[in-house]
Amino acid sequence: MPIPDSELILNKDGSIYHLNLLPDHLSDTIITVGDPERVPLISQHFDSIETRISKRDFVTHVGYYQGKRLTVISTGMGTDNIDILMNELDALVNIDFVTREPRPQEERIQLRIVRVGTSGALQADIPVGSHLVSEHGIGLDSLMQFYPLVETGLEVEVAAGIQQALDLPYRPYAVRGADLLREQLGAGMIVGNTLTCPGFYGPQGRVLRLDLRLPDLISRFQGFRHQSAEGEFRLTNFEMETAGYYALGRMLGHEVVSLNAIVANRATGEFATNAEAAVNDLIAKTLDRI
Ligand code: R1P
Ligand code: URA
Repeated sequence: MPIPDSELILNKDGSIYHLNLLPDHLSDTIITVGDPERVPLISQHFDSIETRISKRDFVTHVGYYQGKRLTVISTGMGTDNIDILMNELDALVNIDFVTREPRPQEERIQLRIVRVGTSGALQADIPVGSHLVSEHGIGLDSLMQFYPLVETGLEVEVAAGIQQALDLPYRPYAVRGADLLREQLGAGMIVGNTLTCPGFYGPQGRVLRLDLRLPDLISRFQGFRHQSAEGEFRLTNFEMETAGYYALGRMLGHEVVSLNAIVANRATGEFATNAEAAVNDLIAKTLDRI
């Protein structure tokens, strides 16, 4: 059955609804960033840029870096945008836009998606200016209330433990990212477990003028531990997309890794004076390893 016009929405030029891209535009390795202004920071290192397209938060440059075709896309902030990004990227490679049918299993393409983002550390021993690769993403957002994500025993235990620690009315979700991509892109970085929050202030325990439901939210996150045969699990950092990427990557069959430049530390109260340099260094490492 062809996917109806209302579900797979194509623009007049045949491009996908929000990303505004045609299947030919995409490379199989994609760097994603939150901030649209970070896209040219990356593509300025390309030998050549063949395509520049933008719509809403999604700014895309496609080009060649040392002979390798790469796509850089900005996503804006939050897992609601990651839902759009991942479904539309997957549609571009795994749905035939003419027949509107998913491609057969043997023709499916696996994308490699590398998030290059900023993040706040939760633990005092993770310094501002450092780089952290996410082993797990733990989603406090509601995205996985709508998909049948299959989690491992450890993932379910961790997520249930966090639900209890925060006295939440729903169970968060926990997903381990792609091991090979993490080892390749994250070599030498701090390996952490990243808490993906549905906001920057209250959900990350920041107080400006509004009180929190749980005034000790940060210390509950910091003190959370889960013991298993694999060792001790602790939460290391906060941001707003990683768990959505890891969950949708698992379900759609794409490899995803989340790389984080640590710009704030919530235990010490610091914000990095060298945040830009930390992001630029992370971009250089990513391009070198990709
Ligand atoms: C908040 O300032 C934003 O920064 C982080 C968070 O995930 C959120 O999107 O990532 P980016 O720097 O990639 O946007
Ligand atoms: N991005 C976040 O979401 N949180 C931080 O503390 C820093 C960057």
